[in-house]
Amino acid sequence: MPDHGPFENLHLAVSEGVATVTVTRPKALNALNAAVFDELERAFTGLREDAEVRAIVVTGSGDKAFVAGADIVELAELGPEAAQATSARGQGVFNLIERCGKPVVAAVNGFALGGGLELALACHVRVASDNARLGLPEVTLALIPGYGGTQRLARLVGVGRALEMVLTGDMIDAAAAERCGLVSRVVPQAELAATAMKIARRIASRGPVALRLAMTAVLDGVGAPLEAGLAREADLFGQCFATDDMREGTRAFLEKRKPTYRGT
Ligand code: CO8
Repeated sequence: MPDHGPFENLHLAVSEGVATVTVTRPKALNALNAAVFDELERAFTGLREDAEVRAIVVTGSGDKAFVAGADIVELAELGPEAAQATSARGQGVFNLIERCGKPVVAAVNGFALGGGLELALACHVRVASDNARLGLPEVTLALIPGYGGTQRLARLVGVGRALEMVLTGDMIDAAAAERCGLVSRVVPQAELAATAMKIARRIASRGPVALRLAMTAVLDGVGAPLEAGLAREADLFGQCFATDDMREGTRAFLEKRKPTYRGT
């Protein structure tokens, strides 16, 4: 049985093929400490193995914060070696999320700062509420982003915009985040959960193997030379044709009916 909790710092619910993972440390605006990372690892390992789960929504508890960063209480005590290990640990968990094989939608419901923005960056789709504020404020603490922010933000919004955010440490509002492509949609806060769920359900109706292969193609290709990325795409395109779902999808179209995908 996949591990779906219970957890102390997360809430995990699965409904109609979509799992919702909510970071719940409201007293610290959902800041990420070592215990949250352990639970995220457990949760996403379980979700990766659960064939019933076809898409995942990640959000934060309350209406103020998605995740306000790494837990500064824990960070303040680290020496250089422990800090490097902590960075590598967080990167590993966020890599697991990015590579879990299921599409992950971040519902950014307030502050997404530092490690919180880095969590959102490890997701595949980001939607934000109109009160969201996003930033990498690490330099204000004389730190640099350490959970993938320097890499994923630059790839997503371009080096210039990313450097402005990393070097000023300033937050941007939801509208600015949408303009630069950091989030793909902004909605009133009251509509955020439903919007994220609607996107997740729409994605979940597609062929699961194709979703996994499509994410692999994009993620493998993004840092690779074009030719290598295209070769990877062709490989993965070929793999689709070994699936029952691909036969079902094309047959259903020709028979003018809805496809039923089994993930095989
Ligand atoms: N860590 C720990 N506690 C936090 C954090 C945090 N990141 N953010 C907020 N809290 C706590 C506050 O201390 C406060 O606790 P208490 O009530 O006990 O005093 C409670 O949450 C509520 O916060 P505020 O009273 O500050 O709420 P405001 O509305 O006044 O302000 C802000 C909201 C602007 C979000 C403010 O809380 C803030 O600036 N938070 C810190 C944001 C930040 O700097 N985040 C980046 C942290 S560094 C990071 O993420 C590094 C990632 C890479 C690490 C690599 C591994 C080594």
